[in-house]
Amino acid sequence: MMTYSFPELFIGGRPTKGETGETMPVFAPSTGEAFARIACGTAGDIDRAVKAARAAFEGAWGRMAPADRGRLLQRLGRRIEEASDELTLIEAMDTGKPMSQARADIAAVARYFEFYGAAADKVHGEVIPYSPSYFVTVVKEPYGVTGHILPWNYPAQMFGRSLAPSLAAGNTVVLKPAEEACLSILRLTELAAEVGIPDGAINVVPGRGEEAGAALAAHPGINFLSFTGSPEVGTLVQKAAAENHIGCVLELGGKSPQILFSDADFAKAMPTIVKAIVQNGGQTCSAGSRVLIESSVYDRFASDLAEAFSKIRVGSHEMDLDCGALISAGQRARVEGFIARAQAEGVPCLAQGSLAPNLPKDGYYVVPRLYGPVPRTNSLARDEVFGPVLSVIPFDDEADAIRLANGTDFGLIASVWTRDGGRQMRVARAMQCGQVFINNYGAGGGVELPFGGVKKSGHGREKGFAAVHEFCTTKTIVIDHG
Ligand code: TXE
Repeated sequence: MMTYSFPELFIGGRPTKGETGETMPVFAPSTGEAFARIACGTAGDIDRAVKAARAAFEGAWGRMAPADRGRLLQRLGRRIEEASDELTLIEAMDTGKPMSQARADIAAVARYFEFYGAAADKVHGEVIPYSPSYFVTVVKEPYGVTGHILPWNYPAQMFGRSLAPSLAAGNTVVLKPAEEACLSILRLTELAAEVGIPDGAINVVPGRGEEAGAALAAHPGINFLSFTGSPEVGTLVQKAAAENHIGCVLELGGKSPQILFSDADFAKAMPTIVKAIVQNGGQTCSAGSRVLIESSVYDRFASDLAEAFSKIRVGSHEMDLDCGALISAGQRARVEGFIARAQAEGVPCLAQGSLAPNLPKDGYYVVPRLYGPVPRTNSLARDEVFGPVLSVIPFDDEADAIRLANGTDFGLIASVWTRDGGRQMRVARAMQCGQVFINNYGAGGGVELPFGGVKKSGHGREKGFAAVHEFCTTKTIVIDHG
């Protein structure tokens, strides 16, 4: 197996030794082997990174015309496309996801830089008609230095989703990626320097969450925070933001429902439902992990779904099957815990996928499972599993479906499958979440579409133009012209 070494941090435009020089191993989920080493940054390293970002904000990046900033971000997007083969392989080895899914992720990160590069010179303010003797204008300004703490499930995509809108708004950034998978991020940071993004605009400090992550969240030099990860750590990040009186955007996962009414187009829904849970092994914040089915068609649909589900195949990233390994031994143990509890509680298992023969014995593989009918109070109906486990739950009528869909602590995305136009809109409006899809799910990821949650799924919006505004502060200027 190929081995990689990124023993350095990326501060002020160049690879830099961490203050302790400590490194950590990175394990390939497909084999369980340590195949790379990354630096383990400290609070002191975070401090240096924040200072470098501040200097770039007050210097080259902050002073650059928005159109020039945008051009550089778009150049990075094109460079990512050119390096797609290399980045795809790194991402697939590092996360265990099938090659074709990793390739789609790299296309998405290129698209983020294309989209936000084009947005950089369109962050317009407004003029407010206030009174005849005043001229009032509202301008959008960057915060300054933004801090980003990212997870391991989509490292490359998150680099684009989180950093590109902030950079487009004119901020400089400090990023603490996840310890489990961040090699693509380190390579993307090198590419950013290569295309001429000024020194210090992007700083990356890999390290442990409780040290480097906590230091970044609490650093007084950070003006806004962006966090994607677990609700528990999201709460800590929001507390740290409150201590420094700054804002934050939090994306904390979900338990997203797909609601199927009896008049749904089952043939169209079926592959979409399966994909929404097997993609990235279910380790997706917006995984469609609950399927709610109208009682009158429950038996028919559940048995069709079981048949489709039993065809899911799990393999190494190189085999490029439906599902890869999970990210770590810890994540596999967490998912297996859900499965063991469901079995002990007698939740019926409707179908299982299968593992390819002769998989490396130390890889982090889990057999996908379909459960139903899952009792509404069962953990599988309420908690985020973050693995290839799908729960099917029957409902009585529209009101019951809405109650059930909104009945978890989360609220990220939802889908409604029905041909009834009135019902499509009524249910969409009743959903407590940030995105609703009618007769589709996820719409291919859509960089243009504002995304984020309510309740325990977090707050603030990423993606779309909304994300650029998320990374700006608003200033009102009032001129008395007499
Ligand atoms: O997340 P953590 P974990 C959910 C999913 C998963 C569970 C646990 O259900 O099973 O969370 O995953 C950094 N201060 N999601 O443990 O710990 C950490 O280093 C500051 C949903 O991996 O939240 C990493 O960079 N930062 C999700 C990032 O936080 C800290 C994606 C996320 O790690 C920190 C991932 C601290 N005290 C997990 N402790 C989604 N929304 O997509 C850790 N970190």
